[in-house]
Amino acid sequence: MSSPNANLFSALRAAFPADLNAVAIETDQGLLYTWSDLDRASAMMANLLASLQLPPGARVAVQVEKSVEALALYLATLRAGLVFLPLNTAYQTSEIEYFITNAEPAVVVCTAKNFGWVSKIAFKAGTQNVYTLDDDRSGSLLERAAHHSDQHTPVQRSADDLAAILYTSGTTGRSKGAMLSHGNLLSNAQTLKDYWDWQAGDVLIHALPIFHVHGLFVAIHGALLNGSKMLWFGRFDPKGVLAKLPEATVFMGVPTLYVRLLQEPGLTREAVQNMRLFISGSAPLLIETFKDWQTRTGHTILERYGMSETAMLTSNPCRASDGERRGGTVGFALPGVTLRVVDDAGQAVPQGEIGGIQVQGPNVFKGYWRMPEKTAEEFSADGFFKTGDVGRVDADGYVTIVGRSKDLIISGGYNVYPAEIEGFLNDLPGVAESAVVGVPHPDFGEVGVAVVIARPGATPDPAQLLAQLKAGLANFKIPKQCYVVEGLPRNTMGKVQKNLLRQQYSGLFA
Ligand code: MLC
Ligand code: AMP
Repeated sequence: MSSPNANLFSALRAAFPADLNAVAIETDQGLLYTWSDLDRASAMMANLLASLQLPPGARVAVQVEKSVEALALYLATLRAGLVFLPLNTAYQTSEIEYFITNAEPAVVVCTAKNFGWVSKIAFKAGTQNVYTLDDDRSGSLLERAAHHSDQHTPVQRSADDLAAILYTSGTTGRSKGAMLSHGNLLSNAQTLKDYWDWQAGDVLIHALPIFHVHGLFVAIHGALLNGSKMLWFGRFDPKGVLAKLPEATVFMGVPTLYVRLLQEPGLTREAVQNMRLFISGSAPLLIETFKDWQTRTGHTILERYGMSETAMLTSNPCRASDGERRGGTVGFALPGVTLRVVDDAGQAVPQGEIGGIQVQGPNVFKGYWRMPEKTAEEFSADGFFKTGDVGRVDADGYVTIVGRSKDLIISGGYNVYPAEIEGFLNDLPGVAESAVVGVPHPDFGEVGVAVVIARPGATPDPAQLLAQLKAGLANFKIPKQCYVVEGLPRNTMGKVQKNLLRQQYSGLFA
């Protein structure tokens, strides 16, 4: 007897409502997509992918603007049993070149605007199939898919087979591709469906990008697995979201989205009276934002914590019977997730004390793409993944993140690795050395500041340095300020003391 198909798409498809002509997605452009539309569009694309006769595990790399067709492409990749590899639209040539060369995708999908340079990189890396897809329902992907049947049976996959690779930057060296299986993603989605108490009639406002865990997995799997309609925003627009709140019940955002919504006078108790749940994650939610939201709306934001390698790990409770939502904490380890806090030697610290957070569970990824040594380093001998986050667990089981052992800046929910920016800066003419640190920012939570030492005799211009960085790196990675200084604070070992720099520049955007 054959085992049941563990293809994630099969589980999502099984949750579609009986009435396939009901609206599944309403976009901010006024377009309506039914469940049948999603099913048929993803079937046609899956048949196109199948016609390429790719080996199992072949990667489909996608750098396109947010659209429902891009979502259909994700579903099609699952259906076809291939591996989805989403890429931030802000990535520039050298970043894309690294991802494509490293992942060796069989298929690359990009915007028509970028086709020239992306296809050049892709063909050089051995990719045979490059399609375009734009957010106005145009592109060669759709033209080619139109020739295929709108019926497709999901390819048989086991829970351990790969469904997606998400690149996450490394503290040293280049980005690592976190390999997530069908089982990783489905188990997490099912846990969240239950823990967040998804209900019949829930409607989700989807205003996040769909190339990272939050928008792609947490939000989309949540809605699909519940057969819930989505109100779809191509990009976050506070006024637009506010206008749609009366039609919605669930909203998910990074803290910046909450900060920006709070700036809208229209955010009132009346505006949110139909809402059931506001969820925040991807970056720390300031306690002020948590409290301001309570005062303005009467709702208590549910904060949760996760990462690309693991999807969601902890969550504040949804149901009152599971406990209260505590601001400043990320709640409890999710059902099925084991979370422990350890010291530098890997020994569990006494309860309530601070240490490195390690996790285990069916959601924890399969390792970094083609980096077995890196993968081994990031797991303990007994199989726990070292998150790189530092925190504690209180007597009631609430987890608080107090910092990170990894040198990472989280800006508006995007991760920026100082080492990457410093590497670019150090290669620029006139720069001897640099340090990039994160400082508090009222809108993005945290932003980067670059501190540079000039080469003898050189007088680099800070604005020029930032402009040069901008030519090579995604825009959100560019430090918001740059200073050329005489010297950097160092400890007795000569190591730059970034904590002192952070202190020195902490008031810059206050
Ligand atoms: C935009 N800019 C940023 C930025 N976003 N700067 C720092 N950090 C950011 N996050 C800058 C641009 O470089 C540009 O500067 C200017 O702001 C305007 O760009 P924009 O694209 O028009 O910005 P905007 O649309 O306002 O975007 C802000 C935002 C966006 C908050 C809506 O950043 C966003 O969608 N963030 C969500 C990220 C997310 O989904 N994270 C989840 C990761 S998953 P200039 O100078 O070039 O004009 C994860 C796991 C988990 O972490 O637990 O969920
Ligand atoms: P990413 O690599 O983009 O998946 O980012 C994951 C990282 O985001 C985690 O390791 C944490 O450092 C951080 N993060 C996610 N959610 C939260 C949260 N609620 N509070 C604090 N940090 C968070």
